[in-house]
Amino acid sequence: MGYIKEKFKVKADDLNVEVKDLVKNHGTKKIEDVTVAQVYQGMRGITGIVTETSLLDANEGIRFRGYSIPELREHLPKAPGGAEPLPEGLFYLMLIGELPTEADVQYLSAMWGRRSHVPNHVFDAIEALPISTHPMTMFTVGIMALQTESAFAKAYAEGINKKDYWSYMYEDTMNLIARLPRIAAYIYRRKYKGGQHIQPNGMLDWAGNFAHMLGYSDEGFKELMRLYMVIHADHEGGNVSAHTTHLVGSALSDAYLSFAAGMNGLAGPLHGLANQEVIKWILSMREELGGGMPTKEQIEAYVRKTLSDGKVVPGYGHAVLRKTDPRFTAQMEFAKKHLPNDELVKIVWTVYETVPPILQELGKVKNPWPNVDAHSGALLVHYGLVEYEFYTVLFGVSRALGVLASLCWDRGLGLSLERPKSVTTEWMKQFVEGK
Ligand code: FCX
Repeated sequence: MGYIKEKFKVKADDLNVEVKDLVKNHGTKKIEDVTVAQVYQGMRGITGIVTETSLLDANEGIRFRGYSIPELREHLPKAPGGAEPLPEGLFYLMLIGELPTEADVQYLSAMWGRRSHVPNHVFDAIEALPISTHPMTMFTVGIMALQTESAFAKAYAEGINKKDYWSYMYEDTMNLIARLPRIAAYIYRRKYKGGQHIQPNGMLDWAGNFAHMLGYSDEGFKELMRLYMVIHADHEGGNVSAHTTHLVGSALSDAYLSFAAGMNGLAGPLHGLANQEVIKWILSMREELGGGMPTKEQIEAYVRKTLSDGKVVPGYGHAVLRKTDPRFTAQMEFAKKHLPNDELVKIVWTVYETVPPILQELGKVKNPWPNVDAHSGALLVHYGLVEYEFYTVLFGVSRALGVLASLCWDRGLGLSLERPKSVTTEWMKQFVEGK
């Protein structure tokens, strides 16, 4: 057994004892009341899931095992000559709960490199889809085709002890994370680069190699991918992709089935697809205005038109956050350092000055500030990755780190099948009438 796996087992066993004690001694303690509005309005604010990997504060933003994004950028190991954190380090932190050493990160890079082989039938399944298929659909099809490789599914079919579920989940997690960049890059090169695929470079880190397989050799793009893969990885457990992965996983579906389900949620425009919607929205605004840099007044008029057409302003608002998303700020800092004069980036920044007061005026938008998706597209376009329908796939590769580390914890803690109670509106009417 590898030392990270052993370490995880020790941590999970320890926490298991604590959780059993919590449930035994405080199991009947009430966390909060649930209102009728919460039941109808997406269960906002109801504490109902345990996710160990990260915790979201409405004002401060995400913390991964207690570390904010600026702290991760400072403390996590970097690639040689690089300044951005390596996603391997974040994965280690989420899984083990401690900051990794350089050696831990190198161990993970090498392990994922060794496990990255994708069987041909996965590419065949992707090839069977029309080229016009959305990249996110190709992505989930690729993940589903890879399910043939699930160590858990095989072991379960043969019959295993409950106590060993975590071990197979760990193996599936490591294999799936190792293989996702290859699948994603394959989809990109198939759809946009005439099927000219690029073989992996075993000398590179996970995100650097992903950039390489996508066809981008610029060191700046590799750094962007490292940052991108870190900031999109996890956002506690209630968001659609994390919650879906956890929910499907609770039926003992393996990592492939669970993650593919989560990715179908990420593909929704109110969630991960918003990153493509943002750049689409900015590009159509620029086109409508005849190109060039729009003024604040022109942006304001375009925002108002978007709203009066009954559409949302993509990249703004959040179900939990109530301040500018630190993931937006991290990308803004990256842009200030690497591409301060980029026109699209400047538009993103002017949109940032313009949109919040207009959304505030509406009086109903709980958070008028930008989220992670408001900035990412402009950075990608700068380096030449202009095919915005692909952006959510990048988000998906990153999201695997958080949701799969969480699935390992779900199995490590032996969490139950998720099965909340639902009611009908008839039931609700009788309830409010006190019947
Ligand atoms: N533009 C216009 N209207 C907005 C808005 C926006 N950006 N954000 C919220 N609103 C509206 C809602 O549509 C809702 O209107 P309604 O009462 O007429 O239905 C009202 O304001 C209250 O919504 P609110 O409680 O503030 O927000 P929710 O928790 O319901 O929804 C999302 C949160 C993120 C879905 C919402 O703000 C939105 O649609 N934003 C645009 C899409 C987006 O950027 N999604 C990415 C989010 C995230 F970062 C991710 O998961 O990737």
